[in-house]
Amino acid sequence: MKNFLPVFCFLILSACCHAQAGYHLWLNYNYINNPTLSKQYRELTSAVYLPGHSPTLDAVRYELNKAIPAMLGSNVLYTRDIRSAGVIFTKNLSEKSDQVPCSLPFEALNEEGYFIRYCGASGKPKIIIGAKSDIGLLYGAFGLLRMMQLHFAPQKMNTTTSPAVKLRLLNHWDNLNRTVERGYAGFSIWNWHTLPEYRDPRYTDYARANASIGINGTVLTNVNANATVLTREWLLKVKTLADLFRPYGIKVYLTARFSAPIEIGKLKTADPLSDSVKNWWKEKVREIYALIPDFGGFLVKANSEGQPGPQDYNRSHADGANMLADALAPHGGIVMWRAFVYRPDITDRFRAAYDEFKPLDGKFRDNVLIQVKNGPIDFQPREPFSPLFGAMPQTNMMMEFQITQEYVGQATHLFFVAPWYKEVLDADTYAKGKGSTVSKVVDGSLYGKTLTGVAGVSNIGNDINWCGHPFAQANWYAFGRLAWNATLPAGEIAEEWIKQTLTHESLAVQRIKHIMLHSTEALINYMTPIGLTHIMQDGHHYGPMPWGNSFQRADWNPVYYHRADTNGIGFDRTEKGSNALSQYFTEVKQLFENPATCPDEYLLWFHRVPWHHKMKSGRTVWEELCYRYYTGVDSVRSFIKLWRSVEKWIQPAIYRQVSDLLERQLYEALWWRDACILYFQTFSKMPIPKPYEAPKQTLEYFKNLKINYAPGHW
Ligand code: GCW
Repeated sequence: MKNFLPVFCFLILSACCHAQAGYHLWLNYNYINNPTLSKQYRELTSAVYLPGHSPTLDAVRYELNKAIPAMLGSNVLYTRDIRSAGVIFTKNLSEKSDQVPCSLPFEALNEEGYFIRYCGASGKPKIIIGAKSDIGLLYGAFGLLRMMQLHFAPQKMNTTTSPAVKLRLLNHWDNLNRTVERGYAGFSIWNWHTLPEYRDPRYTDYARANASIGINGTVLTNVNANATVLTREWLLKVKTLADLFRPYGIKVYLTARFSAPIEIGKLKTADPLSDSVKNWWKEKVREIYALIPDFGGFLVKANSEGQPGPQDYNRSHADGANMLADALAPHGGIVMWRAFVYRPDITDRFRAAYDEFKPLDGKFRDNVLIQVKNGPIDFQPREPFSPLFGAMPQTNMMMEFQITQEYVGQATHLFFVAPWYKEVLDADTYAKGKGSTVSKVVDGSLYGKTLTGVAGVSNIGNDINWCGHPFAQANWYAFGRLAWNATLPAGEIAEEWIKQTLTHESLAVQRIKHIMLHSTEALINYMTPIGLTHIMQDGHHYGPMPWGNSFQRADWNPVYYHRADTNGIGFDRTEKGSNALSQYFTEVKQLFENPATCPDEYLLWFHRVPWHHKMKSGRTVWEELCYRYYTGVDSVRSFIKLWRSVEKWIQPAIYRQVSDLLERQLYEALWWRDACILYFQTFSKMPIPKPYEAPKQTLEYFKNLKINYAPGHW
């Protein structure tokens, strides 16, 4: 009977997981089918010491009570006696104490960091989890559970880690009617209508998942903002969410619509220099903090894509941001002011954010961060890093990544974001000489900043599996892990996610990891290789439309970005062109401005070249385009084969879903390839090189393939 219990639990659990494929994310806590290891784990967890009670320490208990029985088939027992404990959570145990004769690196931690130490020096072996705060202990608990899910031997459990960045936030683009801008996983998980009374348990699961990867804040509402959320009725709903998230170290933020004083405050103006406007915001902020004492602050999209802002009153972005910052400062709140701006009168959209914000360096309050999108244009499959990173030494700068896959396959393509993010984080700005990476700007170390942050536009919705595509969960996971520690290798993150979510079988892990790590370049190849950009269909951004030229505003048209004609292709951003390259530091500028040194991956971002221009690969531009588009499609074919080969190790519902979606991805990759190749061929006038297969349809056919109702576009 004793031996039967774990197996019984395992069966029950796997039955329940089938019904809810994917709901538990990477917190599956699957039964550990390794008798030696689970025996060791059982011994350790049969006496857990936790220092008292607090909402956060109770969250630790909740998690252990959920995880340990599921993984080990045994209950967690708690003890008040440190000597007899197998797992010790501590904020102050002295290493000199005879209770724990092991070195405990408290001094290496920041407020949120933790260490995990195996201490086998004498007597009963122990795992010590140390931190300076309860939240640190919660992160430590999730760290321990991750190691257990990854089947670490207790003796190998040794880590000391602190987050490099202070604000690690999700940005939800969720509207108050529950539609989600660029959301591909159903409707918003915020059920505003039933709040504040109904506390959907899913809110707590959301907090658990975020805390498990170190995310410590969430902006609940769309940057295309609705002032209604700032009314009292709605703030009460926000308060409920804030109360539920607090034990998990997650602060709540809201988007502030700049014209809110007019829309809900009945003022005649929203001019940031008007006293009545300043007072209105001060009062509003006071009202918010009375309800939510640890409210994080505001995220603002101003004077961008039709959103109101200070420029409506001939004031600057700094005037607008500082006015809000002054209202928030007495309460400890911050403003995240987005740099995503591109006025209609600009000649090169690439230049827009830098040209507007760089002159404002040093003009922002200390509690303002400028939130810069990943990519000078707009979250494209591959963009060079924004030249704003490194260019504003006197300003707090934060990174905005997109987790939701607006331009990278939405919910149908398997696309792993970790290599995508890392390429940018590792890029060298040369702001203070070699080694001045984007990552060092973001974590503040380059210019000695302490208010630092990374935001990820969320891919979460009310789908059972949260993210739509089963592999999109890995992107939420990767965002959190990299926000905590940007030096983690993409492969390690992939492996962690696979083992916790899908399987431990080593051949399967290896193959799935291969798919994930190659998915990024594959998609870039079949969508926008060698520096092509923004050639998606308009509006929903789904499917190819390189011929698009219907908007009056030039920079909303794909033809603006690729500039293809019979003479060549690409956007000249050198001195002879828009000179956007002058925004980079000299070394970067020099690298990109010379076609001979510019990496092939970025060629058409910066150069307009004839069709017969020789790439570094030795191929002409036309040959290279064909090569990349065809290679991209072949990669998807290889992913399908690899995925089929792991079927027996994957939960059937998830296997099926991924399998079907990969078929769809192949169909769409072919669509991208053939539409783009046939279109660009009208200019290159060259044949598709052998041995590539000829497209099965005509260009006209693809031009008529218009998607009418794509998700995420309201
Ligand atoms: O990428 C574009 C999206 C818009 C979005 C905007 C932004 C929230 O197409 O949907 O609006 O960027 O980031 O503000």
